[in-house]
Amino acid sequence: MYTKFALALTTALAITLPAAAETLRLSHNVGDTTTWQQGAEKFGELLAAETGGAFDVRVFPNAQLAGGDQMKQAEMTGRGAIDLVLTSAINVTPLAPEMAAFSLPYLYADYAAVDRTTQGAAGDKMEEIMAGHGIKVLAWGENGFREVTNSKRPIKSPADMAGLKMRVAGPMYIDVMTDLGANPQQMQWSETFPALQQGVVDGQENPIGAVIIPQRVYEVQKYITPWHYSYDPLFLGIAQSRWDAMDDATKAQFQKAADEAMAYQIEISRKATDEGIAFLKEQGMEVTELTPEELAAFKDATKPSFDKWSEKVGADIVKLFTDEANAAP
Ligand code: X2X
Repeated sequence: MYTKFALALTTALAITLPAAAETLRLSHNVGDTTTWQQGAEKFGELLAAETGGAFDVRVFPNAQLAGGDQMKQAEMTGRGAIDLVLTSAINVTPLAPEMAAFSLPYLYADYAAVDRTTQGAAGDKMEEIMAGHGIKVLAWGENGFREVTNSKRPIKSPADMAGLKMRVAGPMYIDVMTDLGANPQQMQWSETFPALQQGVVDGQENPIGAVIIPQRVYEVQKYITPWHYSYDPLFLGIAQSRWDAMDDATKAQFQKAADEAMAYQIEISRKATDEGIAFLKEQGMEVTELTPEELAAFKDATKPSFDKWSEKVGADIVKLFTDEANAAP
């Protein structure tokens, strides 16, 4: 009887399971409550729909596939050890310092300026550079404008940053925080919440909609200043070796799924950011809004880092970015 049952089960499985979907592992480096995760899952859904279930995208959060090292994901993707990566530009700067161009302090006035670069010649140039590191950038998404939070005091002027222990994500932010008189420390994102909770660091900076809210940073931070000091884009990339092995029809399916998934991810991140300040106030955070003059003081104070990193990025690339960022809408 058991044999008969098992046989029937095997037959049923053989009929209902789609012909061997190919599994692709997608790595990203924040938690599974974020808009990064939602964008990654959307890509998987759209790709499955486009290809009639030929691909099964499995999403791994918190840089698990890179042993928790968020900066390592891109390099692993570049050599084909990870199939797909969704990460932010600043995480790639050890591999491709040019990617820091996006995040130069106070480069962008608004989202329109951001979109002109990701959709224009600057974005194309970055895609070319990433291809040189073995990653085909399929589409740009959004981490967002990075805003500062801390547990000590309201930040209204650069002087308020003096001596604050700040967790940062990457090398450029070490320099920017140093310009501001803070004590920066590079740390994995996945280790940051407990570090804030235990007072190992006083503050951090991240985008409101994509990270601060979904990762509940407001539970361990009292003060936030939307100072918009640095923009951080996401990109969805695939190992170039995998990409090169695909036929044109499959490439078109991947491209379409990526474009739509990242457009969705940008939309939900911006919406969550727009609604975010009110939510953070409800959660008990004190929000310090800055006047244009107060913002200008932060821009002036971080100019040395802008200049230092412009040199690392290269004058031609910086010009591509500033021309598009400052172009008339
Ligand atoms: O680590 C961070 O701060 C994060 C999540 O924003 C990045 O990946 C840069």
